[in-house]
Amino acid sequence: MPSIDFEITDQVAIIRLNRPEKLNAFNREMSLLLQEKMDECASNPDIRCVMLTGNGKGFSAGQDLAEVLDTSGPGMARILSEHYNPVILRIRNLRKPVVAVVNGVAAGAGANIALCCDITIAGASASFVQAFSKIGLIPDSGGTYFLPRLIGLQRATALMMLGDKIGAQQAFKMGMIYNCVDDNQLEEEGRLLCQKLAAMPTTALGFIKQALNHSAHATLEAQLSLEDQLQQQAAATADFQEGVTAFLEKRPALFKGD
Ligand code: T3D
Repeated sequence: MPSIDFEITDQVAIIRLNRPEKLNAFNREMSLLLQEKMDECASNPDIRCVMLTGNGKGFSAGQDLAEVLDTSGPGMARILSEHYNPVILRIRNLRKPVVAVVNGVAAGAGANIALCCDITIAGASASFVQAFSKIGLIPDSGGTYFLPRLIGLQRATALMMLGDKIGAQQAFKMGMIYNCVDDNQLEEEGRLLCQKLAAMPTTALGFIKQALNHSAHATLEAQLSLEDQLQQQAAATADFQEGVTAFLEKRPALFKGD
């Protein structure tokens, strides 16, 4: 069985982490395959949104700890630079929305991959654990970057130091995720959200993402300048013409993504 399931439906690429017996813990094969699938999402113009979820009862338990101890494995020195960092950068740099649909526990790098996505929703029984400190590691996969920005420094510090598991409802209340839905509605809600995003002006959504990536480390002047530059490019798209025309004609816009 491949460790990633991949399908394209209604211009949405659905990526399912597929090592359910290990709660979708990441090994080298799964990390490299995820990178490959993200590259396909970037290069295929028929894909206008990506949904990332897990098979089985978990989203992902993070690094497969058996691989870390395996002397024939990749070794600690290569795991971040070759496995996780390229995944995080692919998700953030993709000019299309990526939605994490968290179907169960998301721990360690699994949690931080979910939190670096553009929109994260979770089933009510899902949970998030910054599990690293419990095994003597520090949060990685962008956790120290995204989590304090999402929930503030105090809460991020406490969750990272204590390694407490928090439920999806609590994660929603503290602003860690966009929504928490009934478990039996999660797949459907995830698909509907992705289909909605896939029918939107994809180029503009990519520019929004680019501007938000930049805002994390920019001055106001630099951010205003980037907004100006990206807005001019957005205004030059066919989707902008269609959006304005549809508004004036009082009909739904039919965006083609360019
Ligand atoms: O260079 C580097 O390596 C740095 C990279 C770091 C990235 C990281 O992600 S570090 C953090 C790694 N992850 C963890 O430490 C989490 C370990 N897992 C857990 O704490 C718990 O399993 C969970 C809280 C995630 C879920 O608990 P629970 O009670 O729902 O499930 P369980 O019974 O513990 O696990 C179910 C099975 O999955 C079990 O296998 P078994 O006994 O049924 O054969 C368990 O061993 C396996 N499993 C869970 N997590 C991992 C795992 N196997 C390998 N690696 C795992 N991370």
